[in-house]
Amino acid sequence: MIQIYDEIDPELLDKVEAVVLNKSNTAAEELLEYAEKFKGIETAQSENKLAWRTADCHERLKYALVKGVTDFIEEDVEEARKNCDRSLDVIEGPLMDGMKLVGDLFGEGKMFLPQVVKSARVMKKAVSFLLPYIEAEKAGNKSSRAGKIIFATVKGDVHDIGKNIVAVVLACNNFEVIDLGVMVPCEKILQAAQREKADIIAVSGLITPSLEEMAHLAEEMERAGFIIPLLIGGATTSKVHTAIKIAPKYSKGVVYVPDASKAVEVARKLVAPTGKDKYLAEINEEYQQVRETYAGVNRKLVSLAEARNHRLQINRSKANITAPNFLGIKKLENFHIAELRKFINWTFFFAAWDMRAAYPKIMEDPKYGAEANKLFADAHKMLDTFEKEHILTANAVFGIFPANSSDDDIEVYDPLDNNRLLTTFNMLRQQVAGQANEYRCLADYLAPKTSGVKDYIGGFIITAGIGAHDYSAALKAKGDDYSALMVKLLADRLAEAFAELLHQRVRKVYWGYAEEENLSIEDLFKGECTGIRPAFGYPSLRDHTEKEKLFELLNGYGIGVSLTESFMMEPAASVCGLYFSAKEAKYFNINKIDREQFVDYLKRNGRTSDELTKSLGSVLHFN
Ligand code: B12
Repeated sequence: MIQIYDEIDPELLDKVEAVVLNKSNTAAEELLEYAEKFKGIETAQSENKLAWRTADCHERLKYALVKGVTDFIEEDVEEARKNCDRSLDVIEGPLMDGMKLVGDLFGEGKMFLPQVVKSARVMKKAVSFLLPYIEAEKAGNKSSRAGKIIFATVKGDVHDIGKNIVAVVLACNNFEVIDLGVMVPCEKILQAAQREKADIIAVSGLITPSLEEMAHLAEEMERAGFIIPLLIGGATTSKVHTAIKIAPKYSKGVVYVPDASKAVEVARKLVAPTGKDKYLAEINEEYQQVRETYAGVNRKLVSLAEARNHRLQINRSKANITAPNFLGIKKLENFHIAELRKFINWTFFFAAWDMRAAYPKIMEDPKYGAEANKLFADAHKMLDTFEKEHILTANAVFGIFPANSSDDDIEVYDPLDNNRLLTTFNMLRQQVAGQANEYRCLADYLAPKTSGVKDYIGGFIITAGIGAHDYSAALKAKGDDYSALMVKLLADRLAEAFAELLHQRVRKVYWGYAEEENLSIEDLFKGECTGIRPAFGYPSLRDHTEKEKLFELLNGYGIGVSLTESFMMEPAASVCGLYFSAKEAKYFNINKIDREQFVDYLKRNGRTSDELTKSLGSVLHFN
């Protein structure tokens, strides 16, 4: 078995330090002498680094896959191909052995997502080298893939990072993944599954409206008489939602999977010639338990009237309200990536790569450290490329307006004519009975219209994703899934960084209600600033459809961002929300609302019950 190591000799470091700090003249000579010796060591190490090249071809291929090294892959595959009867044997032999090892190490937590995605890059390069030969030898070449999976992000949802990660990991484990992309209508998914004689349909989604789409897909699969299982995953999905809202709609198997590492195991069970039915029966049993437990939980909701009688009372008098330095709308276009970099929350970056440890500690972490440092270095290289080659465009538009609450609504007025109503945001109020006997609604953070006190609200739409999709797609087309994912995950981080930076500027400059604020980046990430910026769709501002009002208010379409039919923003690396300046303003969670509030909201909002049911989904606590 080959062993490679790349530590730097501590003794050498001491000598370097001595020279640098001019501690002693002799050190210089010793250093030169040592450098000579080190050159010997270094060449030995680099020779060591290439020691694996002395192993037989099979071992070399396995090593390249586990270590994610593409340098010699074609010459090694060619050598293997010459030793095999069929080119396909190279895939089914050494390459699949290597990928199985990767899959096992990943499953055991001994390899992390970035490494797996780098292994996939090696695999793709090897397979694309062999393909012409396999095509030529096609006659009677039945490939023994583990199974065929139709993968898609559902209609109205542009989020594909999660899907792409799982697709790479499944492909690494010998599944043929047919990726239909994002915003894929149900019919198209079903047609592809029939056309391709797929073994599994897998769907992903990031926001609530996508959950309704998944339930609709399950219903259509039942109606069309499908018998293949449906895999569910994505940031907004859950076992409870799948068990209660999706699985009852399709009798041939619906399985929720939390993350990529579990997807392989589940997919293997769903294509296993024996054991599939037993596995699905176990899942059905488990979901039945979930449904009974959920039905048994007595969630006490207070009436809407009682909730409103126990609203948050704050003193929004003139004295407590800072009149903004700027009123109206302002665009920030082509914002410097160099500026945004400083506001990147690297803990979220590593979490997206399934490396869940806080930054900067993760860099020294015994488990993640080595890989985290490589990933961090690769990320900064990519950010340098973004800057030098202007790959991404980051735009934002924000506005600050006179506003007042009117019960649970927020009225926004024209800065030039405060009596002219520009729009009304409809807000929801907490109803789940709680210790505090206080039921918050974002409207509580503004002076009520009836008080005659002028108050203010802000809004923002931000993207750092213009250019990300095309650049990422080009890297993916070259088989470089690792860099393709890196582009998208960094674009997401830059969008959040832009939101953090702009909020700070609004607090300190444009609105100026926190001119003296002097918070570190870490404090900002902990949300230690005065005021909040709730995003539409997040727990205190559940209704995604309200984004449309913000887009009209700020002319959000003017910065290159659009809304899908599920009120998701394109490009995916985009965020939008509202600014509240009250010092009492805190984020809160609207878990459940009853029919009375839903009907009240319908009347205030004017959208159809179907539209709002799709947007509010699991918040609605009634049948
Ligand atoms: C990072 C993040 C973002 C990023 C990036 C989103 C993205 N591309 O992933 C940015 C900042 C862009 C973002 C934006 C928004 N977000 Co956001 N976001 C998150 C966050 C914090 C993490 C999601 C994440 O990890 N993404 C990284 C990828 C790798 O993980 P993943 O998608 O979950 O995929 C993994 C697994 O789920 C699984 N998987 C995924 N798909 C599938 C499919 C199958 C078949 C299988 C088997 C497995 C599987 O494998 C993947 C790898 O392990 C979540 C909260 C959370 N903890 O989940 C909120 C969250 C998803 N966001 C939310 C919202 C509301 C938004 C916005 C609408 C906010 C706004 N108004 O601006 C926007 C929408 C953007 C748009 N384009 O419209 C809400 C959704 C609530 C809801 N139910 O609707 C969440 C849940 C936060 C919350 N607490 O409310 N968001």
